[in-house]
Amino acid sequence: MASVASVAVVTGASSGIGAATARRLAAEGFHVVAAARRADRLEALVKEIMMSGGRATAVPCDVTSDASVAGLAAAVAGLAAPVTLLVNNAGGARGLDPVATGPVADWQWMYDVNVLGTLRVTQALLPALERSGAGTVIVLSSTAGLIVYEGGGGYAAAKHAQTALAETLRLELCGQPVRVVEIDPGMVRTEEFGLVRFGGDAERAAGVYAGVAEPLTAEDIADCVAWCATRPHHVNVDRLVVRPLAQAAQHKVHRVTP
Ligand code: 8X3
Repeated sequence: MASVASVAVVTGASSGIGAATARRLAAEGFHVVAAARRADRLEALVKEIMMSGGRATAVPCDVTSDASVAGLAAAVAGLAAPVTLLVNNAGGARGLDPVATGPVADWQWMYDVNVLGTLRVTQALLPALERSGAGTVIVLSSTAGLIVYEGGGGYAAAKHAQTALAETLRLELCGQPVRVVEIDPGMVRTEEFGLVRFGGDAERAAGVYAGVAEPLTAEDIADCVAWCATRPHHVNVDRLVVRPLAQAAQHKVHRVTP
């Protein structure tokens, strides 16, 4: 259980892993700052958390905007409790096109939201995390940040960059009271990841998980975040790679055909 006077900021908190993480961290005792673009979803989430006895604040934020992220930092600074945890979760994939034909705009969007979004929010909150004396930055990357696959070039490039950011930051913060944790999930079934990747094509999105008995859930990843964040502060989980039992490697997925 976190100290009662500790703030955790979760980006991309309006759905999927972000929303599950916000719920879980609130249950662990954090005052959660739920950040994402969709204010209506954030408000509903915060209401739900507070109805369960938790503490949460909604801060509409677009991680691709400097001004928006500055607003997030100002909102966090206005809270009475110190911020000790940042979960950089906002991100996503667009398309499954080969390098030869993948739209540059898709690559650009993926770099901006996954990499530069993490950079912006981390830069904005790092001074406060350092001041807390016991900060943690968690970067939600992906197994695509460790290995590439056909059609995944733009996403893998962005996730590799996000991983590089986390690894570099850990080196640079050595000696400071901020640990840097990278979590790399494999196949996670969430409401929106596939839909965003395939431009709203629900059938194609569902096909990713076809025949897979139990893909990971958003709650599984929230559990990993909570575990990393609640270790004693001298314990730095550098990298946590997590896949469903049915996925032994990126290309090795056990599927049952009906
Ligand atoms: C999602 C994992 O395999 O779809 O981050 O790239 S994968």
